Amino acid sequence: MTIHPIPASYLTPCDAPGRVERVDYVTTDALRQDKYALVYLPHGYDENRAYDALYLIHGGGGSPESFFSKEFLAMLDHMIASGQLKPMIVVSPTYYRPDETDKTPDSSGRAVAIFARELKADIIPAVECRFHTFAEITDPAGQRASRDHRAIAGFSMGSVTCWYAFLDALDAFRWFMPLSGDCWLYGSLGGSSHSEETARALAEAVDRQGFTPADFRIHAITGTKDIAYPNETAQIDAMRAWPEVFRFGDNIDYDLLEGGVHDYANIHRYIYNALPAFFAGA
Ligand code: FER
Repeated sequence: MTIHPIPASYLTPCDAPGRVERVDYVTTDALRQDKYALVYLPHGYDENRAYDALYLIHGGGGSPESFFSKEFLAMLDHMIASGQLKPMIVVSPTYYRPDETDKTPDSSGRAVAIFARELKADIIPAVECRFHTFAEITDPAGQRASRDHRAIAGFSMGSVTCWYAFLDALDAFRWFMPLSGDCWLYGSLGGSSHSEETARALAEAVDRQGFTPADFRIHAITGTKDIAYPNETAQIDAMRAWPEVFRFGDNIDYDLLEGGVHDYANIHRYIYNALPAFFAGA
C-alpha cells in the first residue's frame, strides 16, 4: 500500500467537529483503581445509531491525552466529514496505573502484558454502555457477538498491547493495527530476540481462542527509520512461516514508510491510510 501524506488541510480545524468525553471507571482487579478513558464521538453522534469502535493505545510514557492532539482530532473530523471514514467512536485509555511513576520500558511491558483483561472486563463495558456501539450487551458473549465492529490500534508500547490483544482478546476484536512495535510475550523486544517462538504463539492463538484465519485482520505499519523497525520486521518475517494462518495480502499486511521515524506524526499518517479499510463489510 502507498502510504500517502495526510492532506495539510486535514490538520486544521474542521467545521463539523466531533467531541471528546471522559469515561470514568473502577478496575475490577484487586486494586480497584480509579481510571478513565477519553472517547471521541463523531460530529452529529446520535445515540439511536450504532457505531464501530476503535480502541487506540498510546506509547510508553503517554496517557489517554497522548493521541488526542488538536491535529489528530481534526484529521478524524475531516476524514469523517469527507466520507473517507465511516463515523466511529475512538477510545483512548491507558494501561498505566493512576499512581504509576515508573514508565520505563520494563514497567510499561508489565502493564501492557495484562491490559487485555482490563479492556474486556472494565473499559469496553464502561464505554459501550455509555455510548451506542454494536454491542447489545457488553458481557463476554455480547463482546464476541459484536467483535466485527471493534478494532485496536496502538503506537510503540501500544503496538505491543495490540499483539497481546491478538493473543488474549480475539473474542473482542476483529481488527488489529500494531504500529511501530513488536510482541513482547517472550520479553522486551521479543519479536526480534524470540521471533520464531513469538510467531508460533501468535499463530496458535487463533485456534486456541476458537477462531479461524477468516476471523481477523492485521494491518501492521512502521517506518524504515523507526527504532522498532528491526523488531517488528523480524517478527513479521517469522510470521510468514505460518502461511495457513497468516495470509499476507488477505488477513494480514505489513507496510513500511521509507524514512519514517518513531513519532506520533508518522503514526497519525499510518492511521489515516489504514483505518478506512477497517470495519469493511462489518
Ligand atoms: C519496540 C516496541 C516498543 C521498540 C520500542 C518500544 C525499540 C517501546 C519503547 C519505549 O516505550 O520506550 O519494538 O523498539
